[in-house]
Formats: sequence, C-alpha cells, structure tokens
Amino acid sequence: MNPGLDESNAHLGDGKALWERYERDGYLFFRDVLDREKIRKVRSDIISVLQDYGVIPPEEKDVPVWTGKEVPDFLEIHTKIHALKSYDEMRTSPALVRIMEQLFGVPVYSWMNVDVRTQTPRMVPITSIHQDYQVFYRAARFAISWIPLMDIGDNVGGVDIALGSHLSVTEADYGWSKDRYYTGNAGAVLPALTEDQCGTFARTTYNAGDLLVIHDKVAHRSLPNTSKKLRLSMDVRFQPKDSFIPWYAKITASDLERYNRELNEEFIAVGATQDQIQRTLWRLFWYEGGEITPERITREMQHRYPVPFGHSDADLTL
Ligand SMILES: O=C(O)CCC(=O)C(=O)O
Repeated sequence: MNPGLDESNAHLGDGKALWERYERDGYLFFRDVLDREKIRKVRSDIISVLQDYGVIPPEEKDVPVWTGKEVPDFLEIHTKIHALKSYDEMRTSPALVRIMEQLFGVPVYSWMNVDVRTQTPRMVPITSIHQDYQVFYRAARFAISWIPLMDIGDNVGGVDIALGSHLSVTEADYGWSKDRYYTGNAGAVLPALTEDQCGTFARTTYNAGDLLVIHDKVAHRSLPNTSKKLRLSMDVRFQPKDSFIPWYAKITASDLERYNRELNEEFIAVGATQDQIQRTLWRLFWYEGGEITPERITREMQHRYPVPFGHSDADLTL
C-alpha cells in the first residue's frame, strides 16, 4: 500500500520544525498554501501556448484536455512557456518565497531555470528515478518546489518520492557501464538507479495551491498519466541567496536544454563513452559551462571526478 505524504501545514511559521522535518523525511508537503488565482493564470497561459500547437482543443480554457496530438519534441513549446510573464513571476511569488525562506532561515535565490511538465497521457519515457543533486552534478545544494498547476488525481500521475532515500542513496548505487549511450533529444542521462535501491515510494493526490518541497538528494520519479488530460506542473529550485549560485541556475530551462543538446552532438561526434560523458558534464556543470568544441570536449573527457558514479573502480578502467 502507498504510505502517502504527511502534511506540514501545522508547522508553517516555525522554521526550525520545518527544517528538521525536511532533513528527516526528505520532503515537506503543504495543502493549499499558494495563490490559486496566480496558479490559474499560469495554467491558462500554458494552455494557450499548447492550443497554438494543437495539443489542447481551442474551446478548453481551464482544463488541459489532450487532443491526442503527439509532440515528438517539446523544446519549442517549452521555450514559449518559459518566456510567459505569469510563469516567470511564479518563482518569486510571495507565498512561495515566504515558505522557502522559513525553511532555509535566510533570504533565498529562486532559480531562473524553472522546469515545466506538460506530460501527455501515456507519454513515454516519463522521468525515471533520479536525485536532482546528481542531475545537476552536485555543484550546488538546493530544494525543489514542485508545484501542481492543476488538480492531479491518481490517474493524472504526478511525482512519486522514495522516502528517506536522501539519507541512503549515494553515487555508488548508480549502475555504471562502459556502454556508449545516446538518447537523442533527451540528451545524456545519468547512469540508472533502480527501484530496489531506493526503498518505499510515496505520493498523494495534488491540487492547485498545494506545494511539495523535495530535498535535492531524494530519489523521485514521474508517475504515468493514464487520464485524458495533460499533466501540468512546474519545478522551482531555491537555495540560500549567499550560497554559490551556479551558471545553469541563471539561465532558462530551455536554454540549458539547448546547451545540453549541443553537447550531446559533440559527444556523438567524438565518440565519448558513458563514463567520459559523465566526467565532462561534471566539469562543465562545476565550472562555467562555456564553449563546446571537439578539442575542449576531448580534453574534458580525460579528467577524473572526485566521486565517480557506480562501483568504485570506474576510474581505474579507462
Ligand atoms: O514532475 C515530474 O514528473 C518530475 C519532477 C522532477 O523530477 C523534479 O522536480 O525534479
């Protein structure tokens, strides 16, 4: 049976209690704390963009019903969504920032890099198990505010989190292999993390106005959408304002996606292995990102990383 998520509304206003629960459970879940009118505006602006591409019928103003149109590549659509005023303003909305500042106990920086999810029914692949801390190559520490932009019942999907995995799952749990792996539009992905390594997964039903704060080391994944609607949600990441803010936090999610795609093409061109891809991404995420040339990628591929993914002799096998 799914254990569900505990609500933390009773602890609002008590930063110490929020931090203790966040560190202990790896998440905080709040019911009805965000401005539903602002959420409705973001949702209807996103629906308009999706209507321009024939993904939602023109008569639907508030419910993201799917027309059945498949979208092989969402980058153009997501670029338009990332540029929406209502979408960008959501990341600094007072109700959200107030909660994140209570949690951190200091002023926070809200990443410009905000992911949108426009998950169509039966979309494959859905986001597999990962820890965001690893996705961003451990260069910064942050918390994720996962924001449902609509009511998300069991059949619409949502997010599923592995309870306590922030305390148990490490780099060594990632399946490392010498295979070359290219994922086309999805870019380079992390080595795999399996369900067995993560323990028990939990979720709830999410409504517009709710907020799920996820620890950056908690393993989580998307749930399948078996409804007739798209699932709309956004991920806003926060960190203390005076901490190191990496370059990829200060660009939009679509600009980072374009950068990663360009990188991926170069990886293919130079014939990088999975391990070489990971060590290059490690370097570029820790440093300035910057130019992508065959010479640079080939040079970066040779570097070692402090803690490799997978079993510990990965660095010895080059
Ligand atoms: O919304 C989803 O499907 C996944 C969310 C996620 O992976 C994240 O917030 O990092």
